Amino acid sequence: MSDSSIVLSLPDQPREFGFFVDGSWSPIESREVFERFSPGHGVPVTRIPKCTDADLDAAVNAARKAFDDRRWSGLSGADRAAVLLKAAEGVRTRAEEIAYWETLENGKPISQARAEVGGCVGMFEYASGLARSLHGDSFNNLGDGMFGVVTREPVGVVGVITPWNFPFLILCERIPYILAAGCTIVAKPSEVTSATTLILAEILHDAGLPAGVLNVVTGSGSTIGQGLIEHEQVDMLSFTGSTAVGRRVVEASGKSNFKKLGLELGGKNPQIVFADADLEDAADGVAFGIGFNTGQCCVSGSRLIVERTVAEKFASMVAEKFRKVRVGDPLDERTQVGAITTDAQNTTIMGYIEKGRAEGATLIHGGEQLDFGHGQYIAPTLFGNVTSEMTIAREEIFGPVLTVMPFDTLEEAVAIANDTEYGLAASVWTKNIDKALVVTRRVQAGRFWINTTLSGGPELPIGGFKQSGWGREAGIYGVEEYTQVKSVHIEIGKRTPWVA
Ligand code: TXE
Repeated sequence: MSDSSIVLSLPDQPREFGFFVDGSWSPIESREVFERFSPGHGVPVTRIPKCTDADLDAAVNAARKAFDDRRWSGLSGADRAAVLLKAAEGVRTRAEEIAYWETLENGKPISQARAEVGGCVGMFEYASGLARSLHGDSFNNLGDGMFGVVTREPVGVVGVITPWNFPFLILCERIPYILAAGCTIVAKPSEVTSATTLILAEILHDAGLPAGVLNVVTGSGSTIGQGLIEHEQVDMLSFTGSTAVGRRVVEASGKSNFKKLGLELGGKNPQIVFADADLEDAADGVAFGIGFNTGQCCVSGSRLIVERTVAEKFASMVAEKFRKVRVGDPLDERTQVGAITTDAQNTTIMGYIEKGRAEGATLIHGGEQLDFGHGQYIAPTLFGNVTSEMTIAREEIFGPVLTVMPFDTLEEAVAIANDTEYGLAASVWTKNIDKALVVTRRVQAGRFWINTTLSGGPELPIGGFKQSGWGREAGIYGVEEYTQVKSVHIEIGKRTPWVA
């Protein structure tokens, strides 16, 4: 990109948002607020209301009523698709605004935020087609006296709890599909990145979504989040976040109404590089896989597992990419790696770097905070001499920290890759098709990349094996998650009497 790239300016004052229940905005005035400071600049950018338990109840009741009176589920798929297509257009029209607030609250580079919002347009367009094509099944093989039909029905009121790392993208990997299925929604974004969820509520309202079908409440996880997961009137809960809170969600479901759950939790994702790979391409992909979104990404490739014969050379190639990558002001269009989103996450990442050193790993690159005179930044970091027992090899760091472990055989590479409680994603780099396919089959992960990493789109499902979660989002699988099937037995002619 040229030096004439634009650095956008900060807002003069924080933007205030209300929250959205039953088709109306509730102003911030009478409520306590969260003031969000931009992690890239340290200045206040948004003010978001702290909803109360009564607000949450009102939102769930609105979603309940909207579901039960069939104002959305009773529409034809074509009518639901029309709203979703209008929403796609609304996201396209307001893309720059969404990207700007996403960058300010999250700290991600503006160019990346724009690309993510562009991808979200596709989510709405694709889900609109699914609203029309969703269907059940029929059984014409039950004998002359019986016909069987399986219908798909929306699950009901869905709670959607999202994290701060991809506030808009993660939301749009869920909302269009949930709406396509005919469900109604209460969304609770992360308390540090609520703005773009509220903008989406406005877009859907303008697109003609009936009142009560999407409600957004803002507040902390321990109050509003906990209230939502325990709520008796919520039929399903889609949670994306930490494994620790994921456990609470499972407990809350069991203690309340056994609501159905979709969980997308942590990852400790392997990048397996064979000596026969295009090493230049692989080094770039591996650097991207951990540098993208400052590694605050559930599918980050955080464990580099590389064939021993090229391990040293490959590690220096990755370090060279880290040296060149542009870290800095998220509002600068040239920036590739932005700020760390929260103070707590910054402390966590620096703690892991310290632990890596203390446990005997060798720091090859990075390891320090970068000082730009504003905000919080961490240099992309590479550790060598890592063993599988080290904390940095086992726990999700959720930062730009990559560990290198060598392997000698394919079996060993697979064993190291699977030596984790997680199973969210994995990548393999090789020019040998047999190796690529054997590794793809044996490594336990819900998303797999061959000679690429972190690609995605509305068609392919997202979700994890093992402790990375339950269920799938996106694609036809994503819509089906938000339905339940009913089997219908239809007698043809006369039943054989029970009592003669
Ligand atoms: O996540 P939380 P945090 C991981 C990552 C990170 C760690 C902590 O390792 O370092 O989690 O991040 C809501 N009931 N991931 O603390 O707390 C909360 O308000 C209901 C991985 O931010 O799990 C927010 O909306 N909801 C992950 C959402 O849960 C609750 C993405 C996520 O917050 C709640 C983010 C409760 N008791 C973090 N407590 C990924 N896999 O993408 C919190 N929340």
